[in-house]
Amino acid sequence: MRKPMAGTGWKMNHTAAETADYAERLKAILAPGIADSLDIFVLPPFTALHAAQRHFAGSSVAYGGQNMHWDLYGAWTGEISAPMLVEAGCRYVELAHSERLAHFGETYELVRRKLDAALAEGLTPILCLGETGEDKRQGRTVTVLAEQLATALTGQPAERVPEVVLAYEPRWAIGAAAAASPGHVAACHTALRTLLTERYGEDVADRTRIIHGGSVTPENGEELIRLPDVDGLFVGRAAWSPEGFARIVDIVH
Ligand code: G2H
Repeated sequence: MRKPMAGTGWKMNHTAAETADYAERLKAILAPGIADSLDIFVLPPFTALHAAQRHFAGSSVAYGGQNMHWDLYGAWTGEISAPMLVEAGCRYVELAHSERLAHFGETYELVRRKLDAALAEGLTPILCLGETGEDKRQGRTVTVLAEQLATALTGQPAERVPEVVLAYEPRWAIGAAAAASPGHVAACHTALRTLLTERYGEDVADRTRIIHGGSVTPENGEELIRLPDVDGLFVGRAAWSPEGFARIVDIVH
């Protein structure tokens, strides 16, 4: 079935030196062979990817970028491409995080192009989906999720869809005081699974992982990971220390 995941996005936190320290402390806590039963990943800033490459090499922890450009190279000042992430040893790339949409003008149409390039270059996209607080108030949550999913996956053949990890992160629950309620999380993850089934069939829906993020902590994570369509936890603040992340890994494991 679906292999569970525990992941953390560091946002604009941790230098290369801090990444090396984080990696060594995390590796010292994690049980050997733990990656047989779950996929563990960290998403450092670009400047720390080489430190991640060096210090996570041969360990249970994979890593990835927090964003990328859709083109492979060219006159795109300040951007990073999929081949650059691959060269730095990345397995994953996060796409469509709420902060990219809110502060950097990203759209799901751009995300579609990035996702296409990521898959073509052998990266596993972590595709963020989520409604705003206003969408939720208007009762548009599932409609918004359906639109985001349809736009981002346009042009992908069904057999490629399970190579994408969906990350349901309600935008109003990111960096907030509390996570979404288990009832809301369960309803939205199940709705996403149903959307996958309608669009790509049961087999694809069964094989595609849907992880959950947005103010997840070791305290609320216990209940969230037990929900039927939640395949993993995707954590920010609560996993910016290796000890915090190890607690999340333990819960998922
Ligand atoms: C959402 C999340 C990381 P936080 O961005 O997936 O961050 O857990 O701090 O809300």
